[in-house]
Amino acid sequence: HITKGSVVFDNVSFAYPESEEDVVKDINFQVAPGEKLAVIGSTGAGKTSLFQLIPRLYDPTKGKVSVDGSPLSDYSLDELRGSIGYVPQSPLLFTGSVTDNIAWGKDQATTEEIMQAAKDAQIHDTIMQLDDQYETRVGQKGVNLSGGQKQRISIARALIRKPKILMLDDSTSALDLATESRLLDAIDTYQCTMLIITQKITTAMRADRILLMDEGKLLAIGTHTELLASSALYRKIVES
Ligand code: M5T
Ligand code: MG
Repeated sequence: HITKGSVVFDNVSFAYPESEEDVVKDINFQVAPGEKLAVIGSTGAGKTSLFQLIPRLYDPTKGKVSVDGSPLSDYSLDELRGSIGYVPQSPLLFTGSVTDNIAWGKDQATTEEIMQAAKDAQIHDTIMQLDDQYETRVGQKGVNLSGGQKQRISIARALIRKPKILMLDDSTSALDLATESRLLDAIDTYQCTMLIITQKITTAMRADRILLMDEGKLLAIGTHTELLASSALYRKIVES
């Protein structure tokens, strides 16, 4: 079982099934239980592709990803999806109530659990302003929510499972700084490992370490101070 939330990439390369070209190239790094790692890099650098290998949306074409010391293939998909909260870059809501969308995959979630997850995801106040509040229908045949609101419902959906590993793919891009800060403070109380893709250096700096990707490669990994000293590309990003 996944109880600690460590992640190890061992010489991992990946190409999409229909393609010859590696979009993740020979990547090695380790994330300790409870550590927060930010992933940054320009568009197309391979950040989303790297993330997708952890909940096994795809398997590497080379190398090995391990969680808590065991290769991912040792775990059932149910176990992986239950312990890893993966919030995709473009989250999907299905047609149903807000409650259904947050509790999805966690049968028997209580009202309290649903509301706590929504509060932590900083979406509770917005939900309370909808016509039918938590019973409002959303998704394709429901009210239209903004991209940022969908992202936060999707974060609540991940948080309600109390994941050991939380993965946010640019999920805070639509939030103002104060709201994002409250969200990250709330996530701190979950004591999970967090991997967060972000374009914002201020968000990256809240993590313990930062992984910089470029053209599928890991260019640098370390603290903000370490990367300032070691990486010209990182300095360029900070200055821009
Ligand atoms: C890296 C290609 C993409 C790019 C490379 C998700 C996805 C990506 N790609 C596919 O062929 N199929 C896919 O389903 O892979 O793309 P990425 O991993 O999406 O990069 P990113 O997340 O760093 O970029 P962005 O824009 O989200 O910051 O060649 O075409
Ligand atoms: Mg992406």
